[in-house]
Amino acid sequence: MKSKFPKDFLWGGAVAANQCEGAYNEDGKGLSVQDVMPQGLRGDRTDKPTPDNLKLKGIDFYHCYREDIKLFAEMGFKVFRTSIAWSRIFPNGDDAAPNEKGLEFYDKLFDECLKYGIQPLVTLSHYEPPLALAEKYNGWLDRRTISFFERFAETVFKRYKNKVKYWLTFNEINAILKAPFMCGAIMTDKSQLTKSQLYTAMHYQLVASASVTRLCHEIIPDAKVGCMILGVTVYPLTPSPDDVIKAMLRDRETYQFAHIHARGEYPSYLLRYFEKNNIKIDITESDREILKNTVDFISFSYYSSICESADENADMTGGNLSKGFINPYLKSTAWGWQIDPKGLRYTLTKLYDLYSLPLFIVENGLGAEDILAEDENGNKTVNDDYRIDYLNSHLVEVEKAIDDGIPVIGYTSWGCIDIVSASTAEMKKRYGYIYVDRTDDGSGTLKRYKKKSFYWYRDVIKTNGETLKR
Ligand code: BGP
Repeated sequence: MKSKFPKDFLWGGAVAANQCEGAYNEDGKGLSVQDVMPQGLRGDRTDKPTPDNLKLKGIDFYHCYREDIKLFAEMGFKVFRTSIAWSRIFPNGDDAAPNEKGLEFYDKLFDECLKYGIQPLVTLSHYEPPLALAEKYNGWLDRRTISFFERFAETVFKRYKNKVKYWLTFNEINAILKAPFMCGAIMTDKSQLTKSQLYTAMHYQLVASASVTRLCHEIIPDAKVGCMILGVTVYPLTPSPDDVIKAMLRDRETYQFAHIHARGEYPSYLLRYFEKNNIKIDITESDREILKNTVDFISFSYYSSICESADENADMTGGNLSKGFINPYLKSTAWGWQIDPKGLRYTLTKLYDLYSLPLFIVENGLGAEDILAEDENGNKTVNDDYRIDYLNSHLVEVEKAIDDGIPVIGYTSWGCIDIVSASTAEMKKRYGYIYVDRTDDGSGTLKRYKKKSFYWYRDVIKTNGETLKR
């Protein structure tokens, strides 16, 4: 069947600096919150980096990026998404001047991408704010962090204006309400935060997101800036109207962030929620003006869907930073995330129906415990048919959305190379087309091995989707 993907579709893969680079204290980099989160969201943060923290070394992308990008080029990537580690550029977050060695690293990284015709897609903040901002200002609870973030953004926009034309502001900006330390560098324990504090921190990030969107348009007129939302796709567990209402209200927790970035103002239902719950956020007239700087596209992560129910006794399961009720029609991953390819088409359709902006899927993938084995020629590989099935089924649904007329500009599958997982800080939860020989006890040669999915994705990109199994 003729592929429906546009000829300029941006096929690629995605990682985040803190989950792959390692070199956590090299070349002047300051500590980020990730350097003191050895268990990810599973356990408490530590006072200082500890040897069990796999992210301190990651997959040593900081030193191996040339080899890795060459592999991405072999797959035919058109785009490669990564983040700039804020504390590599401003070690303490509030430094007056940037760290030149940090800037040099990303210059070389983007040059390596462009050498193969791969467009960098850069996330400014991907769960790795400088730890010093947490210690000195309590992170995004302090309005001054907006100006520190603007300084960081302006510095990298000016430095990479001729190399990077696609930018995302905050990774899964809605996640600050779920993980305030990881996303907002807020030291105060979530249980001690008032809703007014939490939503004020959210507000400051939203203002910062809009402010740097304006900055980017001024400094790099031909660049495109997107917001990035954690796509939580919610279904009612049953057709009971109570479940439908519950799902409708839960959906708003995601869509309110897209609304603010696409429409340039808070949706009335969120303002009403603040009013009804006596939530006071520090919003000024100037903030309202800044929020009007809307994005060029909406990007989001999609892994699974969840169900909402009014029946508290129904069975629960997990998802990307989101809990829901088990959908009896769906299978789950080993980490309990329910696999729902059609939910991706549903999400694309809903987002476009609501906001009429181009859409970019910047995370989608299957975390699994891959086993490295020898193939018939004695080469080491992983027969990850389960990952090929997952990705193929999701891409077929993306194609249906495109065929419905929805402008999907690209797809960067998550963890295009094995990296340290975010929520659980494990290597064993692998997403990549490329296996990295490192295990959860920190041992391994760091050698890279192409999985079966490497060749599958290479052919999908080469044929612009023709080889997808429909
Ligand atoms: C998203 C993050 C990514 C990535 C992904 C997979 O929330 O944006 O950084 O980690 O989740 O989650 P995990 O790594 O926990 O499996």
